[in-house]
Parts: sequence; structure tokens; C-alpha cells
Amino acid sequence: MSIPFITAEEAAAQIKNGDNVGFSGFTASGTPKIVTLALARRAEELHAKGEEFKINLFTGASTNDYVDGALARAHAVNIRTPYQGHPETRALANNGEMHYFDCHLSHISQDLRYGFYGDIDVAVIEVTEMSPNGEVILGAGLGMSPTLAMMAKKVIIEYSSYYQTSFRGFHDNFMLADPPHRREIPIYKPSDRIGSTVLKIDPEKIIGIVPSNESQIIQPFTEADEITQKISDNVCHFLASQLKAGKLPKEFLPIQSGVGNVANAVLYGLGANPDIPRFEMYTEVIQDAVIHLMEQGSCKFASTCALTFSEDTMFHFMDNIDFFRDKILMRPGEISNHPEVVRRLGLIAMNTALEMDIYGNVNSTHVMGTKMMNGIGGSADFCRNAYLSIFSCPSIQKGGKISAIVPMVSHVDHSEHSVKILITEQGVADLRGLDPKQRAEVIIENCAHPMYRELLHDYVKLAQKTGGHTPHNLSAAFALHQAFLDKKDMLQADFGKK
Ligand code: 0RQ
Repeated sequence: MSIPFITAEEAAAQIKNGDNVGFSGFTASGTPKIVTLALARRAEELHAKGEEFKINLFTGASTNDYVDGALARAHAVNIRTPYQGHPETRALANNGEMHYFDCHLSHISQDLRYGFYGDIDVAVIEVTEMSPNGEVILGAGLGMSPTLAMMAKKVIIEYSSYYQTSFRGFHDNFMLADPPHRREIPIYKPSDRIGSTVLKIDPEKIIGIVPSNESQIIQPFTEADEITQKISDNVCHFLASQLKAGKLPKEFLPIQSGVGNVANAVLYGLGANPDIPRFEMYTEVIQDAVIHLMEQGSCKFASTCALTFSEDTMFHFMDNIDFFRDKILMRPGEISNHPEVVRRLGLIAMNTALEMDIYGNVNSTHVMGTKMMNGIGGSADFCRNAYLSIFSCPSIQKGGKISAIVPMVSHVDHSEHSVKILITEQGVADLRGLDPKQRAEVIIENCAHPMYRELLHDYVKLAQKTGGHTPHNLSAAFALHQAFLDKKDMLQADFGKK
């Protein structure tokens, strides 16, 4: 059968109010681009006529302005999951217009297959090559395309000619059988391929192909500032010291690294550190730094779900694609982040926190306990199961008006039972083997900013009057947060009168 070429508008017209719609991609990479823009225009036109139009939006991870931005501006999203990082989507999540539920990225594909969220009415999948029998080569982000392709009642293909070089060979499409039939995932080292380079989509379900040449538009990273550099130095020295002390195998272990400036600086730092052996990565996203480290020889291999490169790096990658062919595999998010593999390979997992408390609980998602920032993303997939789980962040924010070390986190994403190491620009708190009272001492002394240490010690003294294994004074535990909300400065908290 021949599959017709259609316009983005014709494709968008196939999506109905209330549909569950799944999009390919992971972070800003590999998402559809022009179908979503047409869908946003369609929503605006229908709203102008007084008609309701909202979809339920499912993706592998966060997306970009083509998806989250355009659809949020068009007020076209009812339910959103599993992760977002766009200011306009964030605003809708926080003002209650959009129902956002934040979900582990390794869970979303299986939760859809389990039927937790209903059917997928339409999937829109970006591809870079396609054969008439429905075999496609995906783009720069794999996300949950295998699950979407299997579940969707209708599939729209956005055929991208932006990628000028063939991506054939970089993908490892694989889908797990669901319980009670699930077996082990046969990945014993980051470079083990378990699936297929092509994704097979039933051609009967494909309603049309929309040609596109839109770019990914990913901004390059800014140079590391002094604080970011200090955090990166602390992470690198800590890992080198663990190797020296025999607490990490001498071959080193694969690295998972979150997204952002700290993650980027840490990777450059590891690459430049003569005490760190050449390493592999088993991670969910690779950014510009990894390409540089591969060319330099310090990163040997990366298993990832997406290539989240700035435009210059993407062109550099495509110009030199043969060099990278045996060094990168892109897998579905449920495999790139799978706890079974994370535990087996013994990853060094490095993620970023908004705030950490004196006992080692971490908040990555909610500002002052209430306002959603992005979501948990893949951080917990890795943190809970890693060999070493490290969380880092600057010790203060907003010119010192906020301390990242607080008596009790205002929202818990990663509990004290999963978090092993905390790192700020001030230093490293190694929590392994410490009881809560010992942890509080180490975290305050090594990680809190000096301007907050006395206040935090005052809290500990007050909490110890209540006693217990993990001392807290429940009416004072959020005094720093309350001081920021009332007086715009956590330092105004006062434990003297409690
Ligand atoms: O505010 O934007 O107004 O300047 O939060 O903070 O320090 O720039 O940190 O951009 O690295 O993001 C945890 C959000 C960190 C991110 C988080 C304010 C601060 C600033 C941003 P401004 P920074 P980053 C891989 C794994 C969860 C998902 C995850 C994240 C803004 O890393 O979303 O790990 N992680 N995914 O001023 C109030 C505090 C604050 C605060 C920072 N305690 N209170 N505001 N800020 N701390 C990715 C995937 O899963 C695909």
C-alpha cells in the first residue's frame, strides 16, 4: 500500500478534542515539530469559534517550544505527563489549568501499555528514513516511540530532512514484554545492543507522512561560572578519591549525568582529570560535552535515549558521524533508565537538587514545596538503584536569600534511603554509614553555606529537645521556608523563641 504525503494541517485535523496523543522524542530531541505547530493553530481557531479543544499529551520526557511551548500557548493541553521543562507549560501546571502528573521516565511506557491512562488515539513520530512497509529510522531522540507505535490507533509520520546524514545504526529499538511474561534485560555493559536499528510501524495505521526540515533549536551551554566550576571540581575530586580508596573498582563505573550546566561542567572535569580512567556512560541524555570527550578519548561509549546537542554540535556530529557509530546507542527511555540495568551496571548517578535537608532527603521538583519546576524526570530511576547516587547544587540561591540546605525539605523526591552523597560548592557530605544525627552534622559543616551554618545548628539544637532517632521540631521545620515567603529571606528565620 502507498502511504500519502499530507500537510501538517491535514495531519492536525486528524486529532480530536480529548484525544490521548503521544509524541516521539526525548528532551528537545526527536520530537515532531510542524505537526504540533499546526495542531496549536487548529486549537486556537477552534477556541476562537467557541469550541473546546484540548488533548492529553504524552511524551518520553520534556520537549521544546514546538510541542510544549506552542500547545501551552494555545491552551490545548488537558493532561500532561511524564515531564516538562517549558516555562509556559510550567505556568499552566502551577495555575491549575493543565493537569500535570510527574512520573518516573522509566515508567511511562509500561504504564501506558498496562492501560493506566487509556488508549493512545494518535501518535506523531519524527522519522529520518522510512520504507513502504513501515520500517522507520527515528531521529535524535528515541523516547517512547516503540510503545507509541504499537499502541496508537493512528500514526502520523513527520519525515525530517533536517538530519543530513543517515542515523541508521544508532538506535536500539526494543520493547519489554509485560508481566507476567517479562524477562531480564540482557544488557551487561553499556554497549550491548539488544534490539533493532529500525522501528516497525504497521503501515495500515499510518495515515500520512508530513515532510519537515525544522531544526531542533537547542541552545549551547553557557561557560561554567565560579560556583558551577567549584561543584564540578568537588565531584571530580571526590570520585578520584573513591578510586584511590578502593571504594570504586579500578576500571571505574559507567556514569549517568543529569542535564544542565553543572552536569556539563562535571563531565568536562572528569575528562580533564588525569586520575579518572576513560569511562563509559549509561544515561538518558547526552549533551555537547560528551561529543567533545569522545573525540578527546576520555569517554569511550554512551548509551542514551537522546542526542540533545546544540545546533553547532549536531552539525559537527553529523559531519563526523562515522567516528561516533561504534560509540553511541540510543534506546527507549524505559531501557535507558531501567532500574534493573542501573543496578546491574553499578552506575555513578549524578543529578541536581533544588534543596536538600540535614538528613539527606532531596527535593528536585517543587520550589518552596508548592510550585512545580520541571519534574522528577529520570533522576529517581537512577538515584534509587545506582552504585553511588550523588546530588549536587549551589549551597545558596537568589543572592543568599535561599539556603539549599534546609531543616526539612518542603517536598521529597529522593529519600535519605536512596541518596548517598551530597555536593555543593562548599564541599562533599558522604552519608554512607552515618545515622541521621551524624548526617546532619556532616551536611551542615560540609555543604551548607557558612552564612547559614549557625542557623541550621540552632535548628538541630531545638530539634534535639524533642529527641528521637531523626530529631525534628515539627512547628519549626519549615521556618526557613516561611521566612523566605514572609520576609523574602531565609536568614530571617529565628529559632530562639520556639
Ligand atoms: O532560578 O531560573 O530564576 O534563575 O531554580 O536553578 O541552580 O540554575 O539549576 O537549571 O540546574 O536546575 C533541580 C530544577 C535544577 C533541575 C533542577 C531556582 C534558581 C533558578 C534553576 P532562575 P539552577 P538547574 C535529567 C534528570 C529534576 C529532573 C532531573 C531539574 C532555578 O536539575 O529539573 O534531575 N531536576 N532530571 O534560582 C527556590 C530553591 C532553589 C530555587 C534553585 N531551593 N528555592 N528556587 N532555585 N534552587 C533530565 C531528564 O530527566 C530528561
